[in-house]
Amino acid sequence: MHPFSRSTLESRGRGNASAPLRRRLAWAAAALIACAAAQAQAPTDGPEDGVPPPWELYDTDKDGYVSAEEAEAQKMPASVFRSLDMDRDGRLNREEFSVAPLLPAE
Ligand SMILES: [Ca+2]
Ligand SMILES: [Ca+2]
Repeated sequence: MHPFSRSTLESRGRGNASAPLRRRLAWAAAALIACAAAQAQAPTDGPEDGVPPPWELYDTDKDGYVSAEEAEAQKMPASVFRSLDMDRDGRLNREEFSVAPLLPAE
């Protein structure tokens, strides 16, 4: 009855089909950009190849400080301990300990 109505619908359908595809490409591009940004940030935005040494493991007598003996018991090299002991009182408070080198991640 209406010979053109069908082809009109089909062409409209095909025309609309490209819109979701374009949207998908936009998402893919956005994802690529986000991924590249994350990779670019990775080296400076905190290394992920280690974990901070747990304070509780070092301050075994819970006096609020990590002594040289406590550090040594956890295999912290004396040179590292000395470099962390900013105020040279022979023990590490939490602030000094917070900059301790990361332990290798499991
Ligand atoms: Ca202690
Ligand atoms: Ca200290």
